[in-house]
Amino acid sequence: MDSAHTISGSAGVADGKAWFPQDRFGMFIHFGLYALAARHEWVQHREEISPENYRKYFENFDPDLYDPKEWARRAREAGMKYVVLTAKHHEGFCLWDSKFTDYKATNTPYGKDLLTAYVEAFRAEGLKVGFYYSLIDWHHPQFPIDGIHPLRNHPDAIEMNKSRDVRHYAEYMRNQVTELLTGFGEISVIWFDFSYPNREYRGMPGKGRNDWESEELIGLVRKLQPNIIVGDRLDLPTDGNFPKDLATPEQYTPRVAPTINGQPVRWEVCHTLSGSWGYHRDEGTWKDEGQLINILVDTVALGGNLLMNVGPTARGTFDARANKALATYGEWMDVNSRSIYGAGPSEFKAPNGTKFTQKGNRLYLHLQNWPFRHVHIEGLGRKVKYAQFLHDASEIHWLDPDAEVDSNIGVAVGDGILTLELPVLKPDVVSPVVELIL
Ligand code: H79
Repeated sequence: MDSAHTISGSAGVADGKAWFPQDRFGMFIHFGLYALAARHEWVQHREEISPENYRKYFENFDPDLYDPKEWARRAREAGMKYVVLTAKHHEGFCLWDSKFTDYKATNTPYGKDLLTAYVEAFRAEGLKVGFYYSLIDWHHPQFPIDGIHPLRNHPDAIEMNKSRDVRHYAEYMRNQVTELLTGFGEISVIWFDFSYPNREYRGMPGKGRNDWESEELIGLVRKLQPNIIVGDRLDLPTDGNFPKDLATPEQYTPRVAPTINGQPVRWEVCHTLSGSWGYHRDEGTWKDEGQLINILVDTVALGGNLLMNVGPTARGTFDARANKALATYGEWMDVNSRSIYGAGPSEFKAPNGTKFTQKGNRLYLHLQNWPFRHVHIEGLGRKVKYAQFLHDASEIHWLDPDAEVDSNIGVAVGDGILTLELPVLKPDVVSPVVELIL
């Protein structure tokens, strides 16, 4: 079941990445200056805000309520097992005391590094710790202006680029990644974001592996943290020299499990609670509890992980809507996590409105649409030894698979079909799970 065993890059080595498909569920955190603007982390790009005008967020950055112990507790209570925080997002602002820039939290009114407390707090709650590091940098003076840069429409953009040399920027990234991977203990994931080599704009090329010097960068990462899982957005060739560690579909769940050169690959979908990654005060597109649970179940049923994002407020807190969503996960995971941790796809075909996850001889039927009384499952007749709801371990009966018609109920059953008898009343669980023991 467990696709990680066949994943390129992990075969043959003592697998320091085996935790990943076990854990299945992580927290993404987008925190930076854009939390103050509170209208999407791409605000600087979208509104073409000049560096001078964006500076007000730097000058007012003071998350006085920042308490990563609280973040970590909420993540653990939601059932999350690992975490990835934006050490630097596209805006270029750094949450740690980097030697290589002044554009960092220690030079704001807040005046402190955020990452040391972050790694300690999450580790104390038993979570593995990762960093997101943006390849894109809208602040660095050597980052050439391109089609996704806030200054892309500046009349002097081409002229300004004459004094920008991306090789200096690539070196800056190596310096910063070295800080991140040597100064904070064991780091389990590094999430680079992102490449766009073909996105030319007004004569300004996009950026990819030649700009980031991706081969050198990943070599450095592997040397500093041999067990780290590296996100796949470095635009590296997908040949044997650079086995893909982690495919990263964003804001959608794939229809089928991703592959690379026909081989299964470790993968993780990332999603937002609200549509935006950074804190967005006025957004109306918060996912409801059914969507939140379905996203997790759909992902694990396909063999992937879910990295669900929270965008903390500029005070450094999770807002009430985020906490409510995390509590939805927590309540569900408290009783259903057995169908998630270490589980993966099933060989059996799930009926309409349901999904299967499986771990060994335990098959989990996720009832995403509550049916009326019966659910018919092909290929499982006579194969199940016992069935129960996962949330309360109450027995579930099934109809005699040998009867053509159940005389009491009048439901047609047939060879090879398992027909479960469910209560009319849906249990008070967002997406109830039946555990079938084979
Ligand atoms: O960090 C989060 C996002 O900010 C970042 N990745 C996640 C994890 C991300 N956002 N968008 N993308 C990655 C790809 C987006 C491309 C687009 Fe655009 C940005 C489409 C529309 C805006 C660039 C500018 C391409 C077209 C216009």
